[in-house]
Amino acid sequence: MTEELQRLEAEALAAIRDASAANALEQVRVRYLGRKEGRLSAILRGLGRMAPEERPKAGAEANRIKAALARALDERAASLAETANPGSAAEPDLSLPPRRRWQGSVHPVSRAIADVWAIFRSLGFTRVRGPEAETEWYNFVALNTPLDHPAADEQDTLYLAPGLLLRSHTSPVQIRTLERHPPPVRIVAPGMVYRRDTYDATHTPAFAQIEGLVVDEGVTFVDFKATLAEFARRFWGPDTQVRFRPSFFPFTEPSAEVDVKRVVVREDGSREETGWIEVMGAGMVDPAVLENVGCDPERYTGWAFGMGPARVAMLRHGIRDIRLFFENDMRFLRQFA
Ligand code: 2U9
Repeated sequence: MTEELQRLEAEALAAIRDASAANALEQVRVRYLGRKEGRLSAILRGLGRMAPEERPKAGAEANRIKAALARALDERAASLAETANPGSAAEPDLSLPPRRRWQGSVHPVSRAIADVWAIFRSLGFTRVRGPEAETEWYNFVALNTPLDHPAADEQDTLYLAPGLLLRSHTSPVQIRTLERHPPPVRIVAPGMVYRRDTYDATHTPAFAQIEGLVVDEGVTFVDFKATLAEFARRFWGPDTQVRFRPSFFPFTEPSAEVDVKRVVVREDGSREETGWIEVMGAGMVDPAVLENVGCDPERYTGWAFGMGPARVAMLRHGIRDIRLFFENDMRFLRQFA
């Protein structure tokens, strides 16, 4: 028996040495060590039928050969791989710099929200959120916007059911906060809003908004202008000029559109002033809105603003098409890593 095993070993080792490609080597492995047809496996299976006194010796020899063949197969496989692909079996060069791995990054719109929020947080504001499905009361009526106003029209707003809609701004979050918390209130409300817009370079039917609200005793137009000017200088740089242009919103009176003019430093070091760029809408909270949430407008005053973080991100990075933010094209997103 031992002799037969040793012949088998010599034969198998020669076959392994002669195998000139990975598939030939695999055939050798199956021929000798294959679970079903393998010749050594068959011998190991037959041990049970052997005379009991011969069994231990033959068993030990068969197992030794099995291990020796497995080792020889591995070595031959490595040597064939090295010939096919020189260097692959060599020790790795630990001094090589690592390959750069794409790890993902914060989306530019999320980045804009985070940066706006960080500034208001440092000014003492709290961040709040609320539902995206809203009633007409919270989205329009409480905000001094009658339901026959064009904004409330089905042409502009996505209705889920009669009286129920996807919020068209985050203002309902501020209404809900004022209902529950008496002033002083200093909050920012970032979140997604929905409008019935056609998807094009400057519109998407779903977009992020960040709004802010301050209500307290003795809050004045000076607080309003000074706080937003401070925000603008922190966000766009200390040399930023700020302009408040008269405007109209149903929920603020007076209302303003806020423009900034900045000094941009070009890559060659030259400085250039931009034109006036509109960055947000804002105003003093209309007394009718305060009344709607049970705040006495004789005692309390407030101001509010609203801005679009996608617009902010577009201005920041010189992006001309808002749709790029939604398409998850890695060639675009990689640039913000
Ligand atoms: C309450 C009272 C007042 C929020 C405001 C704006 C002006 C505004 C737009 C900017 C571009 C929306 O993102 S945008 O499309 N927003 O111009 N929003 S004042 O005023 C409020 C909100 C809540 C209780």
